[in-house]
Amino acid sequence: MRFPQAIFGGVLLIAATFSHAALVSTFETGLEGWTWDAGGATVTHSISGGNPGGFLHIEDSATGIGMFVYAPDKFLGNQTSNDGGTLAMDVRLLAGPIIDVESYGTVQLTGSNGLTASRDLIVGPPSAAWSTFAAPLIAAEWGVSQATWTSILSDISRLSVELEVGSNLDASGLDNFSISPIPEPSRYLLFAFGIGTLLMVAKRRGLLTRQ
Ligand SMILES: [Ca+2]
Repeated sequence: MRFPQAIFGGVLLIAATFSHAALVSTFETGLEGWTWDAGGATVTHSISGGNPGGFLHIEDSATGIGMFVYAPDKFLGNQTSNDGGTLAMDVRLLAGPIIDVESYGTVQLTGSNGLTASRDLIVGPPSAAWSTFAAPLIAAEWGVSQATWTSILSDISRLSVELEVGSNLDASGLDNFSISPIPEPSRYLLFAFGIGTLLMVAKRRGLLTRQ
């Protein structure tokens, strides 16, 4: 195998390995399509202070309740390829009296069929420091049957995150929201094979040998 062909093959293998990458919102340059209930909260993009970089800043008025943010299209639709994977997010409480934390951090998935599954990712008092919260994307963790779960994942029409801690003014930050597929050993083997091919060819070409 000639050198350019081997390199091309190796790159293709690596690309194939990670063609099904995690979906993520890092809020580096904007809100990345996230929306919210305008009647209950104000959402703005902060360019710094995130975990790291930019983050989504949500705040409500003194009387506001209903701090929900809604994920953009890339987290919706058919997510069955991420069944068994992980949903994760970084959250930080920025201000507010901690009155009602019961539903703080609850993520709800709504299918186009109207069925819902929800999971409270943040159990206990919210933290003033950035913290990562995650949950496996499996039916039992979201309180629904496998049939319902599969049905919802086949066409998610809405994904909401609740960030309300009280009926007074409160504010929170959201960063690094992600949905990742289940790690497959085969993917890592393929990746190792791709890297191995590159190293072998490079070695043959003397690129790794000190002259
Ligand atoms: Ca960020």
